[in-house]
Amino acid sequence: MAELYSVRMRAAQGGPHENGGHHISGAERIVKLEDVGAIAQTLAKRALHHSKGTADFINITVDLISPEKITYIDCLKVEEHKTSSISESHQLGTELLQGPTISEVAVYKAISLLQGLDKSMRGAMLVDAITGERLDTGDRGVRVSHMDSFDSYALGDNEHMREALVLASKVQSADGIVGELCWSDDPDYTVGYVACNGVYHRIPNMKELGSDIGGRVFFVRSDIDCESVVEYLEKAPVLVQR
Ligand code: WAQ
Ligand code: MG
Ligand code: MG
Ligand code: MG
Repeated sequence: MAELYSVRMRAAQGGPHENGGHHISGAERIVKLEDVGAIAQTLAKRALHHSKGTADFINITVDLISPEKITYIDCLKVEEHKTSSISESHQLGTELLQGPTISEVAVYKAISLLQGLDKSMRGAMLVDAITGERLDTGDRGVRVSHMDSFDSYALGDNEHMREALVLASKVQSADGIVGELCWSDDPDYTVGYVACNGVYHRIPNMKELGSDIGGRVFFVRSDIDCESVVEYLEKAPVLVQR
């Protein structure tokens, strides 16, 4: 099999993220050597033409992935839902997530954590699935990385959805993660989702149109060692298959 490279872009405004710059965009792919240049260019363009503003810092990282380290996982099943208000959407998300492994209280707390953000994080919060207690520290969050899908186009032509489906599939494949709640930080994109039990539930009206605050919460089983979950989410190369 041809050698594969992880190509990752992160962009900010007001300097690099680590110097307090405001996160604009992040995206990544896993591609063959001959596609690295074109993908790097596409990712740079995207950072320079984003609805959240123009980036003044763009970092593109490329590294080789050993084929034997790649984990192949199945894509989550997609279910579409209809709602007519934000409160109805949050109520539906809560009903879909809550059950024996995720408590209703934990979902309420997760929604308040996202609604309480005064700026978007780069990564996701980790929340105890039963108590709703926040487990990650600092304000960066856990950044899921090193994932892609080889038959990306089978996942549809909506880029937000395609990327979210790949990310959510990797997240749910982590041992110890039992659910996810997400809405975008892109001001023009109000569709969000909850993922649990192998299903990606697309829900409209998850936030106010025009808001540039979004985020993700990963619900974690209480008995799990967070460090190994984070290691898998950040570093393990994963390809999602349909
Ligand atoms: N790892 C962890 N968290 C992330 C990552 C990542 N790689 N990328 C983004 N986030 C967090 C971060 O807090 C962002 O502010 C927030 O999620 C939203 O990111 O089916 O586009 O990339 O149409 O703006 C849902 C698609 C789209 C629904 C979600 O998120 C659909 C989206 P965005
Ligand atoms: Mg994104
Ligand atoms: Mg899991
Ligand atoms: Mg975004």
